[in-house]
Amino acid sequence: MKIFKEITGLSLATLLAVGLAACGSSAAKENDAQKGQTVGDQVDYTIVGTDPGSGLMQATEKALEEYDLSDWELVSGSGASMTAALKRAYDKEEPIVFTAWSPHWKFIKYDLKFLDDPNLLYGDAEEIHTLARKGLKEDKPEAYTILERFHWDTEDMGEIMVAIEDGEDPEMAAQAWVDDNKEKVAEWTKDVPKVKGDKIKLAYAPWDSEIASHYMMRQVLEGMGYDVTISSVEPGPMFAGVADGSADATLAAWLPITHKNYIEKYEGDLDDLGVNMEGVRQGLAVPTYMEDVNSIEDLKD
Ligand code: PBE
Repeated sequence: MKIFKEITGLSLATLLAVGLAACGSSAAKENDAQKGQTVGDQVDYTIVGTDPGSGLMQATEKALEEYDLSDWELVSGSGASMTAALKRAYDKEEPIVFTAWSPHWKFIKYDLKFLDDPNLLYGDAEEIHTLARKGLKEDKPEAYTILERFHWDTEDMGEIMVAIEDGEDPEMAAQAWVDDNKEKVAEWTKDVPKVKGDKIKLAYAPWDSEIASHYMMRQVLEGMGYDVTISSVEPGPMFAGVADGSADATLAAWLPITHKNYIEKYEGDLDDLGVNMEGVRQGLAVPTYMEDVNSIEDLKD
């Protein structure tokens, strides 16, 4: 045992060179083998992905091409399956490469790092925009004004996300944030007259970040007298719904890169009400205990 403690700092190649690799327990051998392995070997050339319609998956397909990672496979799933895989790996300190975005509770709960993206395939300064259907401004000027003014920051969204992840009911978590942030909400609703039960529908894709924002806005608009429906849909129908008027608005457009394809398709058929959050980011990530992996280019080794 002792000898293996002493040699764990050596690479597999070194072990082979000094002729020690053939002896010892299998666990120790596995450890040593892992050290000599490429990151691809360690994770079976698999990137744990999220939902297939997300911009993050589209960007990752492109990244695999542009960074020459054709031997890697991007496995789709959902936000929930991705965080479940992350939890399993993280608890055992096992290697994992996954698609990630921020703000997200995973960056608050775990020590994770985005991999550098020198070719900027995941964009640089991404923002989240609010979109509304054509005609909302005339039909529901009160809601339009609030949606147009709506702006918060990554910590705000993070608070609601962490509360929900910790088991709080989303509606309660959203209301708690609204109660704790009356001044911020008052900036959005200042001088806006209340309405009497007018219906309004927001569409969102069920990403943890967007669950937080849409539950929050539902509480705010209900407080202003609206009868609010928030409807969880796939990303494609989310944009299509605002463009064809079956949804009134969404707070979930990540631009300029993440949802480029969607926005180009529907530009002209909807109103962009501007940025509701700056400083958002998406890309590939790993736990920080994967010390030698810091850039997407390191996946090539
Ligand atoms: N996401 C979360 C979305 C936007 C918000 C990064 C998974 C996407 O990639 O489309």
